[in-house]
Amino acid sequence: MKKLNIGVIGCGFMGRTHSNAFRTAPNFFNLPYLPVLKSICARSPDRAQSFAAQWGYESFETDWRKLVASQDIDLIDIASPNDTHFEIAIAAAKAGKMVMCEKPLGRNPAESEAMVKAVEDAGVANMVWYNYRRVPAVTMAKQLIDEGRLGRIFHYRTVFLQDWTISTELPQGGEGLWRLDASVAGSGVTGDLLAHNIDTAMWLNGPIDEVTAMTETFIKTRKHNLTGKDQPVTIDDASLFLARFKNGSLATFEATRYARGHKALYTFEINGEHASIKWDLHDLHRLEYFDHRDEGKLRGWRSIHITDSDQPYMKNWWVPGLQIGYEHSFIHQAADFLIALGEGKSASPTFAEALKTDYVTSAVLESAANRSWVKVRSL
Ligand code: SOE
Repeated sequence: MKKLNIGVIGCGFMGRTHSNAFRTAPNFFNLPYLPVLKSICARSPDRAQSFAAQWGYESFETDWRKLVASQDIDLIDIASPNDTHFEIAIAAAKAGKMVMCEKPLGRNPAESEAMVKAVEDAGVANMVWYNYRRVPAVTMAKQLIDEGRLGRIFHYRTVFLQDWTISTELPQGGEGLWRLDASVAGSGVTGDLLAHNIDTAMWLNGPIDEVTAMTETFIKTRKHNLTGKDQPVTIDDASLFLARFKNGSLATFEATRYARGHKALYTFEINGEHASIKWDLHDLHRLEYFDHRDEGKLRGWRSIHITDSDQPYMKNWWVPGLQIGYEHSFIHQAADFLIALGEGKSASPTFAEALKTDYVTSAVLESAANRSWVKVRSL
């Protein structure tokens, strides 16, 4: 097995999910490359050092530019806050490195377009971590749709609900809370949460043609951790939109961090001519399926436990009936990247595919600002 030397930038929540994915993938999948955790990069030397020790990195670095310039590194994986994605990805591509990037790709389409150009000009493999596609139940939804089981699609309904920013005492900015500062994050729940719903939706149901949206910032001022001062909140706390897909189906999307009682309720439901499917992140190993072609007296929603070896990814795990979890979606994505690389390709979603999601989120924000329908740009 050829070695692939990886430099990961960022040791927060996503640094951990990615590190775990690279470490675990070769134990469960037959891969053409062995991922080597070569170096971890974080601004704080203490954090980088202890992260390196905990996750088995050979070395640590505090300056991402050194990592990008290093002859020892084949692939740069960006798991740092959104305002760093653009500069690092472009420098890495120019240095001839493969690039993986945490979602969303850029803070806005202009950044993302430049990132797409950089990886395409350099001809380097690239991928964005939209991990939920690789939850086996979600991958199976894709298979059922592609097999034509649902028939013509009429409706797509999806939400991503959280409740962690309701307190007025919660500050914005800095470690862990940069998601509340639009200068770092790009936007609020539109880019952070709806981007997931949009990526999955377009993967399952094709391109989105037009949107009309509303957003709200419920708490207008919060103390900023970096300045110590009360500052205006610049993100959208909630974002809801209607969409028309190119295939003619109609959709509703909703994301908020103000849905008391919900921690990460990502759900979607798709209604087709013959059948419908439903999925819920809180019960991620199940796919709900209703098929109108079933015998009438037995017709009903089936709750399919996605743990058998003929269901996506599951032959690589335990024995039928034993389920897997959130972190496995990242392991699957790392494995798919390495398998695609062995075939000389980039795994989906590439930077170019993730740019299409950014075109939708930017249309949503524009529509909310103008209170109008907005056509989504296409590549
Ligand atoms: C925000 O709370 C967050 O961690 C997102 O940033 C992730 O992308 C999402 O998967 C879970 O929620």
